Amino acid sequence: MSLTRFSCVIRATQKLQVYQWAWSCKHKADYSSRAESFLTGSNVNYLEAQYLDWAKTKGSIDSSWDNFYDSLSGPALQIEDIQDEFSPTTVKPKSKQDTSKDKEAITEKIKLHLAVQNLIRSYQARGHLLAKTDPLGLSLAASYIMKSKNATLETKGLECRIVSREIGRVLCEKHMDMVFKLPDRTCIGGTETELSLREIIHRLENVYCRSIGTEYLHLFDIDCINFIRERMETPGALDKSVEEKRLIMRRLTKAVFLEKYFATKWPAEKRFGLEGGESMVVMLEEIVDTSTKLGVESIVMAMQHRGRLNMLVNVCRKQLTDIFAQFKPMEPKEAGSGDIKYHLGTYIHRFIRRTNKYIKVSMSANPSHLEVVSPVVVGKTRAEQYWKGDNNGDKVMAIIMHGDAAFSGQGVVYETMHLGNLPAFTTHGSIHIVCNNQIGYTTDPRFARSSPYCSDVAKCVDAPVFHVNADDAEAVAHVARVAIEYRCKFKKDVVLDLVCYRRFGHSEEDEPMFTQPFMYKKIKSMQTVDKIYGEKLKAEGIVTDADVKGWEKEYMDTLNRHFELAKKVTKLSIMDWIDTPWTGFFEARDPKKVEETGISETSINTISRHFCKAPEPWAFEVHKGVNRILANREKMVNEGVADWAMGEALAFGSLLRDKIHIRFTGEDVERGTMAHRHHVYHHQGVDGATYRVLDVLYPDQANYALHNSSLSEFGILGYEVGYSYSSPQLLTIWEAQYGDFADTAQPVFDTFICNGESKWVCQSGIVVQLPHGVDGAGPEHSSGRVERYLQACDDDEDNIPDLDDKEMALKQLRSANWIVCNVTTPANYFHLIRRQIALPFRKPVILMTPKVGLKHPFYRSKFSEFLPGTCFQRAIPEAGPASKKPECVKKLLFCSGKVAITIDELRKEKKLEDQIAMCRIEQLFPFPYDIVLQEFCKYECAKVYFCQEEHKNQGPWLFAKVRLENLFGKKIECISRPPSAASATGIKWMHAKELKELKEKIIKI
Ligand SMILES: Cc1ncc(C[n+]2csc(CCOP(=O)(O)OP(=O)(O)O)c2C)c(N)n1
Ligand SMILES: [Mg+2]
Repeated sequence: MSLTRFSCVIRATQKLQVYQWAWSCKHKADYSSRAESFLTGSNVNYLEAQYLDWAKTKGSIDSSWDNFYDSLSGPALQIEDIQDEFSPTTVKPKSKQDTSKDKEAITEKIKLHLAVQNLIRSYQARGHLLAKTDPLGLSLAASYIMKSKNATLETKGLECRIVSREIGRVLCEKHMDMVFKLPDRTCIGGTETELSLREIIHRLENVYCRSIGTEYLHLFDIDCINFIRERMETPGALDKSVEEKRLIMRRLTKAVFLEKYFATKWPAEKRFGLEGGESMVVMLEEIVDTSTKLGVESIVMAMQHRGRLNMLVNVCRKQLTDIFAQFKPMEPKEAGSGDIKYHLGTYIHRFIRRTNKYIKVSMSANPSHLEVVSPVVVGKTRAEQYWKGDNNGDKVMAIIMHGDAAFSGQGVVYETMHLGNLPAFTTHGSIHIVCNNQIGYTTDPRFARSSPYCSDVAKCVDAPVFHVNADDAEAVAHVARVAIEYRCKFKKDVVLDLVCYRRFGHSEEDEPMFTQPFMYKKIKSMQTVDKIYGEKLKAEGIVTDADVKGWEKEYMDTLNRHFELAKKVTKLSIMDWIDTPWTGFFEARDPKKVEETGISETSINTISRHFCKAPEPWAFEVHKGVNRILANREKMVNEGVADWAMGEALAFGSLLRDKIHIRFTGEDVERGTMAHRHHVYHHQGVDGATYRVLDVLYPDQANYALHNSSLSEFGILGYEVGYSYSSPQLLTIWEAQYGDFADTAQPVFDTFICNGESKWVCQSGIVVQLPHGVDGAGPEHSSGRVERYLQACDDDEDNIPDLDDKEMALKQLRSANWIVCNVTTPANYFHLIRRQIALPFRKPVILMTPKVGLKHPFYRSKFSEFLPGTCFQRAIPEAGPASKKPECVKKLLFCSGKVAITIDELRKEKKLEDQIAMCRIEQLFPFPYDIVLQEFCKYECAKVYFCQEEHKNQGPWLFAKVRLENLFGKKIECISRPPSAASATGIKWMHAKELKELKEKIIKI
């Protein structure tokens, strides 16, 4: 590369910087970040190459560069022009008569300074590969790369080259004492602007290759990069004051001694001890402390089993007595199944002495299914932010703790983290902490993931990762502080990978030597982290032996005191472990009263008229198809009739009027998968402009948070369940695109929705809508799999409730684990939705919703069915001709859902309306025994069947069969499709054949 050409490029670079500066001033953008991205080594090369092309043939590159390069062809360049921030200080301006030898020397020095620049950048980008983050010293990220190349990590040179190609190639021993000016992109110099190469490497290794491995150059935002760089590289960044060091020591003492105490008192009891990772307490405490300084008022936490008891005690400040009491068998005070001690949640308002501030810290209850709690806790956090009016995440923040194997293995981790930047789901940054003990039960990382780090999912969500050696307590505290500062400044996710080890087996009864003999031989030789840190502080003269012994004794005394107190606890109270209390709600409600669900004529008019009125055409251009839909709606309104969408709008509109916040999400819910809902219109002439119909219904209405979600069931449903826990004054709805796809969120149903109340006494009023129907759409667009939800109902089919009890229906609901419905009228949908809020408690509803029925004339209700005095019908008895002469009825069909349309159409067509009676069971669970029995008794001469469109081994049949037979005391038959492995056929011919056969069975008298 000739000097003149290079100079031109440099000059071009500098000019462009000026242009960029001018541009950024104009556009109020951040200049520093733009300049940095431009001035990378590769850009310089690129510019030079481009300049050569341009010089050779004009027009060979984009003409927009012409002016720019033209402007460079001015007077001959002075040597000063090539001096920039990277030039070695040894470069001195020379006269024009420089010899070619001089030029060569200068070129060589430029080459060196570029190499130094690259070296610095390489350490920033790849230094973590050599970081000594493993306390056992057994693994190094670099070895992962070496192994994949079939090479060994033998020489120091080779090691370094993993980080930087310059070492040993361009830069070698002879350059080590040469002094280089430091580029802007590093802070290792502090106040110094130049350092020797030896010192540069030394400082870079200290920052990037010791106890902390920092991954951050993948971040999109240069400001984020600069922030981390400054916090990590500035000399003395890791230094702690004497006070801080002593605090860390005390925290370590507590963490270590608590585990020891558990182990002594209950050696065989499962608790998934934190031994080997105790500095996690230091990490969490630092985050909590610093967060209060930064304005955080509430931290919503979730974590897996490992070290949970220690976190509860030392971070959440759960009373030790409560924890110790959990170790003995005790009768519970409340009904329900309860849960094991390392699943329970809690909350507390903590006073932080370091900042003189209060903070609410809550730990969410969670199931054994690893990571299922992650989306739940994020949803909870968002809800708490909503209730606090914390639109920026300044006051409420989530911390989620993970195990290394689970974090890299469970897909729901991504399903949670990818929500981070979605406007309707963001919580403005969560802190993720991985308790990376380098093992998952008995499985080594090398068989558990395909990347060097367990945290690599963070890279696809633009989160920095700090890997830290858990045995370096100060490094742990440092990254914790950087992480919380980063989160609070940028409102983005950040990951802390606490690399530790598991001192004992997976649980207290496991023998790790069976499977990890080598690792555990090493572990046996390891000192506990309090000892390591204690020795360090003693050597520094910061603590004395007496200090340490004093703290140990003080904590042991506390432990012993609470141990004695725990002996006096005789009853277990699950209520003591609630993580989100609904203060005052239950006390304020009459437990025997369900509020009115009907609404006044005025409300019906206001909402229905609004719902069919388009915005003014001069202000907002809606799609013609929407106008047609609105015209149809208006026609129905004029006739006093509601379809499904109108029933829904009436329910939502009236709740919003009553100040009930509604959150409704799912894939494509704004329009509705079947284009029936249309709650959001899109301006046909202005990109991105929308009109949200129900947002502007009443001037002082509650917030309607209707949002299309990402294509995730597991993550979103979990999130919404978390949201629903936040308050009883809230209606949370999640709608699957088709009911079939809800099975990808199965763990959320199985571990939260169906038994959350039983395990953790926490209620949720979430409504899960599952559009479905066997319409010939194939095996995966047909079934809501109602049988699965029915099978999970906590009901005894042999236990028929007291049918004379007027409160039977409410008592049934109160004791149910959830409600399963398949409603067939818009009015019933309306009442069911409103009943969610009218009940004096909250229950999840699994609601099978229609596809065909959304627009079918059978699914219509008169406005009179929405008025005060009307209510949800658990079953809809026959009301047609058959009901007038029950003695003539030959067939009584109990059914549920859309098959009612088929039955009704058929009997009309075959003139059998007076011979076939139909009773629609709208609430399958709790089962409406009373109404069903009345219908059974009414049609004495009729043969009784249960009819469903699903295959015989699926649908509600088996659930209904036992209950009907127990109630009637006789066998009943099923009319359905034959048994099948798939939930529907994909072959049109087969579908038609099945339907024909089903119909024949229905009308056969
Ligand atoms: C979804 C799920 N699959 C499997 C298990 C069984 N299991 C419990 S702990 C564990 C290992 C977890 O390893 P890691 O995430 O590294 O946490 P650690 O126990 O090492 O702290 C496994 C497989 C589970 N609880 N949940
Ligand atoms: Mg692990």
